[in-house]
Amino acid sequence: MKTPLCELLGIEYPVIQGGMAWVSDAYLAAAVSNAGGLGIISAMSSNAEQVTAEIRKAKELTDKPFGVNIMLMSPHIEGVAQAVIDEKVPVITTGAGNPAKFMPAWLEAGIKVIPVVASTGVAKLVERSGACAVIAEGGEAGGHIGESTTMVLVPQVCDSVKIPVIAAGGIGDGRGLAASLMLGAVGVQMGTRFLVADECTIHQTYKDKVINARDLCTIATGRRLGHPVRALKSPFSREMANLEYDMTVSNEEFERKGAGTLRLAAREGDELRGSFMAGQIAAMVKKQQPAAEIIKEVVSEAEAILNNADKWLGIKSV
Ligand code: TUI
Repeated sequence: MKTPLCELLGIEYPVIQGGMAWVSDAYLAAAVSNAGGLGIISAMSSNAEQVTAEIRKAKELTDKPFGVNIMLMSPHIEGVAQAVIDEKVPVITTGAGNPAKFMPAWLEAGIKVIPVVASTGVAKLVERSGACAVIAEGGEAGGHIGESTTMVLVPQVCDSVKIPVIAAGGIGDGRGLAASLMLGAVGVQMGTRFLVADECTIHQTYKDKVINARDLCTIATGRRLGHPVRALKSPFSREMANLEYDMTVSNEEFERKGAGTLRLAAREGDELRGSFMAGQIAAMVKKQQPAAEIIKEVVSEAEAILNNADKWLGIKSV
């Protein structure tokens, strides 16, 4: 399988690993890049120094291209935006906002910028700012999400911009990759499936929760703050759901209750207080395996589907 995304990024398979705060470190990113996808280091939970160290670690672990995800709400945004330039990172993905302010400096440094968007409006804005592609992420995704589903967002973004579109949110296997290509995307970004990669360094409790998740096991909370977050149902996320419409709790208090809870889940496996962010495909994740195996499985499933797709055209009998 080859798509224009492979050429654009110099990768073998059209699969990007999502940049997940407190999760996507140099080990996971390098494993995905070594397997022919695009690994991504998350800069969300780090300052410039920590991101620089993580980038250098990844450079030691792989000679393939990898990227850094910059969350635009990060308190360390200014320093991190410069660190990726200094370290000559080839690809940046951004999330949770419009990266326009940083685009001139990144483009000047020759960095390929691929913003994550949740609407056609922001997709058009970032295209005008010089993005080389966009990741259209539907609300099936884990973490901070928009309103539209992947099924409706991806074709609408494809119709709104000329740059290549990558699908994200609700994609966990070859069916999702094949469907994304049919919607007009040139590849996919997956986060949740990589949570259980052998090379993912999160707490085993987090991995077990993803593997044991069933179809209705995630919940989005935080709409009252304007940025809903999808996570596995847990004592913490159920409490947040209860507080969502409790107006005796101020927005500031609500926000404070969420602070630090992703770290508690990812690094400490705190079942009571942790926020185990995951997408709706958690129910489809059945086993822990190497990142390379995940990529090979997803790509070969998609190839099998696409190779047999003309059965629906009446050319072959079903
Ligand atoms: O950013 C994500 N997912 C994330 S970030 C994150 S860290 C966090 N931790 C605790 C609480 C909240 C967040 C966990 N998951 N995905 C990319 C994404 N970007 N999804 C949606 C968007 C987005 C939303 C609005 C992109 C652009 C946008 O523009 C709106 C505007 O007005 O600028």
